Amino acid sequence: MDRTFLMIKPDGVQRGLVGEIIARFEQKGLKMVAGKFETLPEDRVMEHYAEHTEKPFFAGLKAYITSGPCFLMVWEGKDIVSITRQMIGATNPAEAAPGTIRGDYAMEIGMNVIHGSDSDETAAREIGIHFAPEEITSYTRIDEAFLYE
Ligand code: DAT
Ligand code: MG
Repeated sequence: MDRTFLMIKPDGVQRGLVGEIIARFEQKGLKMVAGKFETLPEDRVMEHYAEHTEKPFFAGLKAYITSGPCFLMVWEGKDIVSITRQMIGATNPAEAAPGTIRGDYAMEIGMNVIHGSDSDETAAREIGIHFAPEEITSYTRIDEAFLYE
């Protein structure tokens, strides 16, 4: 089954949105297979955001993302990367459509509540950065017979 890495950022944790956000993915039919609270150490932030470390906003991004605990997750489902990116919405919450997580719960690009991998390759890379294989569970959800044809 396809996998992705999702992470509720410190603003989402502080604002009490963890449950609301997890509920959206659960109700869609996606399956959480790993989850943990963690304040990210600097080396993992550098690895996770390797493509952005030279950008002008990176110092602010690093300060924000390490400002408190994040809730890190691995989720499974058919075509999950595309589905979760659509559910998360545009990077800038001011441009994110209503009904998306960023559209409904955030105001500015520097505090946009949640991260989601943007491709299958990125998902595999990000899961490997943040989770050991033994932290990821495997189980069948009882409703799968009514989610997949
Ligand atoms: P996304 O999180 O939608 O994949 P991204 O990978 O382009 O977006 O950027 C990673 C994060 O960096 C993004 O969630 C918020 C921050 N960011 C991106 N562009 C920014 C900008 N122009 N100013 C401030 N923060 C920015
Ligand atoms: Mg990205």
